[in-house]
Amino acid sequence: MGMDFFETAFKIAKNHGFEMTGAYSPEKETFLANKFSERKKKGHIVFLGSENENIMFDPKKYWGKCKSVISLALSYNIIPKCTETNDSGMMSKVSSGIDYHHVIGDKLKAVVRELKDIYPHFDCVFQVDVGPLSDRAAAWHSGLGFYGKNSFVINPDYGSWIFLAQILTDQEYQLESVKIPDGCKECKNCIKACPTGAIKENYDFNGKLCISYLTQKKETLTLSERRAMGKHLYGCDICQEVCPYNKKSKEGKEKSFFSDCSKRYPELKYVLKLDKNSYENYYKKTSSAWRGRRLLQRNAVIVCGNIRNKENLELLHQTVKDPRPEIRLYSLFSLAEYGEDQKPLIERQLGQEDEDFKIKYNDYK
Ligand code: B12
Ligand code: SF4
Ligand code: SF4
Repeated sequence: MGMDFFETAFKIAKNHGFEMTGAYSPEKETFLANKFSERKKKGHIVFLGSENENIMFDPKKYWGKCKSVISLALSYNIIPKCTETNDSGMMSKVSSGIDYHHVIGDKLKAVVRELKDIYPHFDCVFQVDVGPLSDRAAAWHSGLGFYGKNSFVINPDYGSWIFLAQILTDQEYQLESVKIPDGCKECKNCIKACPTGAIKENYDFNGKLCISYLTQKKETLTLSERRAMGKHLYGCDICQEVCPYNKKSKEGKEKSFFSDCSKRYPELKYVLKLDKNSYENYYKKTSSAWRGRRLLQRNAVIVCGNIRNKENLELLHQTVKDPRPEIRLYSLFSLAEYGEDQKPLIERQLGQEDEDFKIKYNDYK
């Protein structure tokens, strides 16, 4: 099979829209694994669920038959520039169009199916985002991009607006993969722009400070975490927006990732009033859906407290009576942001809650 196999695989992947393709033979990783340990020692690592630090940089440990990793990337740079209004919250680009897990998952299945028609005996497993491996490590090793200071894998042509996926195969990759050299040089735009200081010097990154993480975090958020969220309803794109590679990046073609501005920067009242059906019509189809409607609305309540305009105050007076305790709790936190004159109302509402609720309120207010 040899190289024909990989050339065929790249061609099929390109036909399915993956603009970037590459491969590498996984050896035992030490460089990234050491960097990982350093980060972990500082307490800067956050995981979302399926990652496994023991095999994260070691595809062979994950899948014993693995001899090569095919890395693929697809641009989602097909989203119009949106301007915020006084009362809008912000969804990040990744969570705007149709959920990439589905779109890319389907494409990966199709690529594998077509490859199997030609090479019936080859075997593989694949991953996009959800899985034990680091997608970025595989993309970097395969020459799809360099690691930026903002921790993204950045492709010189497409920037960082790219989703990463990989197919682990039992086929030998005989070529030497060529890594893309560091492209950040003296630039520090992302370090300067990150509102929470999550991006550190020397390629360090503290996930616990990252707004994207806070918007996905299920545990109760502290006052400083809530304030750090600003207007972000889900995810954060600031360190990508300021990156020079994204200012000149090529556009993506995948229409499923398109979304209009009313959904990307929605009015807070719209988000807070989403009932199950209207949620399912749109946001349920996006990659924010894995955290569900309640978390999105919790975030909208937090953003109300951060914006503090009059219209939202009326909204909060309603959400403070929501049947879901989490929404009531955050409504009280946000009312407190409006100042002293909300105090009587907060006290009155607290009087109707049970002990556990009151303790939580006092611990986190
Ligand atoms: C956990 C996770 C998060 C966490 C932590 C992210 C982080 N930066 O560590 C949180 C919730 C914060 C997050 C946020 C986002 N995420 Co996320 N996330 C993941 C996930 C599931 C695992 C990543 C992980 O923990 N890796 C472990 C880390 C430590 O390893 P690593 O990322 O390879 O980092 C290595 C480098 O930093 C390197 N390194 C360190 N020093 C040095 C020095 C040099 C010189 C070099 C070369 C390398 C190097 O070593 C590290 C290992 O220690 C991946 C999917 C996956 N399965 O890989 C998506 C993934 C990384 N996320 C992605 C996206 C799109 C996002 C968001 C943009 C979503 C949004 N709009 O809000 C933000 C961006 C935030 C940011 N600045 O990274 C994409 C990134 C695509 C890309 N082009 O890079 C991924 C790959 C999903 C995908 N399949 O497309 N995410
Ligand atoms: S996603 Fe936002 S909060 Fe996270 S590192 Fe980038 S700019 Fe900072
Ligand atoms: S903004 Fe500058 S420093 Fe940050 S990732 Fe982009 S090029 Fe690198």
